[in-house]
Amino acid sequence: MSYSDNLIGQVLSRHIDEGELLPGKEIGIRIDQTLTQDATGTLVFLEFMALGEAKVKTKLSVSYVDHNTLQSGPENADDHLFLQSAAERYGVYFSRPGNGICHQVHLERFAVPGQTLLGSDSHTPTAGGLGMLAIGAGGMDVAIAMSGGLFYMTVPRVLHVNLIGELPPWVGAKDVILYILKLLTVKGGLGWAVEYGGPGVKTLSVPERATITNMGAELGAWTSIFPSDEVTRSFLKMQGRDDVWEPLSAGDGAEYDRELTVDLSSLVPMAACPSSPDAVVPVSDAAGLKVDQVIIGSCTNSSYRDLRLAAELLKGKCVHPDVSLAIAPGSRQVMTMLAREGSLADLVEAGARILEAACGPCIGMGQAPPSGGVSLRTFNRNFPGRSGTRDGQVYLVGPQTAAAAALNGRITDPRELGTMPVFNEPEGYAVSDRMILPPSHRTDEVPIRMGPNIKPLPLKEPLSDELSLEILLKAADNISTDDILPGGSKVLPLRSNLPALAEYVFSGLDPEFVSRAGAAGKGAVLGRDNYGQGSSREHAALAPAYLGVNAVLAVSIARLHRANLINFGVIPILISAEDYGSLDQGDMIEFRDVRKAIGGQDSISIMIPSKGIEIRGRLELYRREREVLLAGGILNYMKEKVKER
Ligand code: MIC
Ligand code: SF4
Repeated sequence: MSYSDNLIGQVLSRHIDEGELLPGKEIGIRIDQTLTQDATGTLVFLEFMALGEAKVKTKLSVSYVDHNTLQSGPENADDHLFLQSAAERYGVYFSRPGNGICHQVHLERFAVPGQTLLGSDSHTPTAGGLGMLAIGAGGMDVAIAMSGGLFYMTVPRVLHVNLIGELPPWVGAKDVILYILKLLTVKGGLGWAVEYGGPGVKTLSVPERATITNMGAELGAWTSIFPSDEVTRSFLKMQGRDDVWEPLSAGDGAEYDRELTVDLSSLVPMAACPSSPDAVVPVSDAAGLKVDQVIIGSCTNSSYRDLRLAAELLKGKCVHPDVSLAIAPGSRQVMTMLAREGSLADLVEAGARILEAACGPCIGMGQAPPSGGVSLRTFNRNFPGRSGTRDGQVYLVGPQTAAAAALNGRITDPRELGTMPVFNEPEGYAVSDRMILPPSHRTDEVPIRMGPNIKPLPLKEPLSDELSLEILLKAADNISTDDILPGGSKVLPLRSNLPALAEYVFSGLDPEFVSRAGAAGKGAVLGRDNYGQGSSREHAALAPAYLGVNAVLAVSIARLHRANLINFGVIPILISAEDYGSLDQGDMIEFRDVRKAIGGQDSISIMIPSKGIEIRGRLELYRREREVLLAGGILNYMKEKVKER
């Protein structure tokens, strides 16, 4: 199949520097922009510093503070100061706490059609709504891109989603992506990139497109992208940035690996039920269930349009007595506009609890639901425990469904609310970059402010030739990085302090894991399908590695987590579902001639002496990845490369 005429292929060919644009091949691409956020960013900057560059080499890099904004001790504030000083010193824009969620602000202020963006956050493809090729990656990969290095990826297969028709009243962009998640599931996008096209595209605004590309992350896809058209141009114009606009669309000869037609006019309001983003049903199927909490916000649904719609619905009414409604605007721009026009007053009057423009409850930073409580959220993930309440029942919905439940106290099909309010799009947005600090020109003079919570990065030894590992955990399908290393207000402040952070590995799933790993000294984790789905957090590879996890054996591994494992010297080994069945927690597994196998073989023998069996694990690794594993991780590998130069 030829990629040259499709959108993904066009942008990739403009940026390819190594390899060939053929499905399944590894390529190295140039990165124009990078994005980091505070929860992953402290590590990215430590890694960038370890690479020894004096200044970033991208066209633009932005450091956001949006995740760890709850300051219940000095740790987060210290991290913010570290990030601010590092940004100033290394030539990076710094979006201050309170300025908004990285993806929303990036869409508004920095995204450029046709360029590449690499972000240390899995929802970086949000910028695909504006025609940008935006990819989430582990922090180390972002640090390398900041220092001018290439980003290595597998050429994805391309799914073309042909949008036809127009959304009916009460149905929104969230319902489109939930519908696609229902069809394709959370593993459906593994190895794929999603390209939207068709006559329905022009009916969707840029923030709506961004809601759809945002949740492409939940499909497990590399990225999702929309064309750049007149709608894109007018969005950029309203942001005072139409000078960066360029048209971008698939050519007539575009070919795809798979086609999916979605008739927008046939869609209905949807909800993802507890506890997976693909457990999707029409809202009408869940209607009537009593609701304890509603939250509107997150990088998926916190644009001006989303919140204005909620305000229109709540205006002059009051939140149901049994419901707590919280609203977190996506950006200061959104909050300012709502405030100026009076919508914010409507929301406050209706009883909404207004939170700062940040990720907040989406990553468990406050607003945990009550025990066993039902929470309707306009977010993108409802993995078990992510809300902060292990038995919380989180449903993912669009803002109209959320507002309907806030008023009725029960899950309600918003179409029952009568005529959908009509409001005009603004003539322009409240543009101000006052809270974005440009990089300094006197870079050498800027001192880096390192708080006591920031601990140095550990280096691993090169890979040993014989490994004897205890299976420390046998896990089920779809283990998320939230399962491996939870978020939340207690754990997130420790992101820069690996020894303290490692105490929480698998804490929600198996509180004994850390002590078991400590007793064993080293070990392996066994997963089934789609192991490590979800976030880009490299801490979910680094912290287990710190506890002695040397290998992950699984039937399939999510691509972001797989890359992070390799970067931190943990071997990803693929096994069959049958072999998964024959292995148990507590088994000792032995590997011989490990370096030879990793160096060039496509499989490795795994012996289980206690059961008298031997199985074979697949090593699906590119040459560069093999070298990284042999070196004991990417930092060692990069250091060796520098010495060779
Ligand atoms: C998330 O939504 O899980 C996060 C928090 O934004 C993560 C990043 C992180 O763990 O810091 C992500 O999506 O990559
Ligand atoms: Fe923040 Fe939630 Fe978006 Fe992650 S998914 S970037 S935590 S708002």
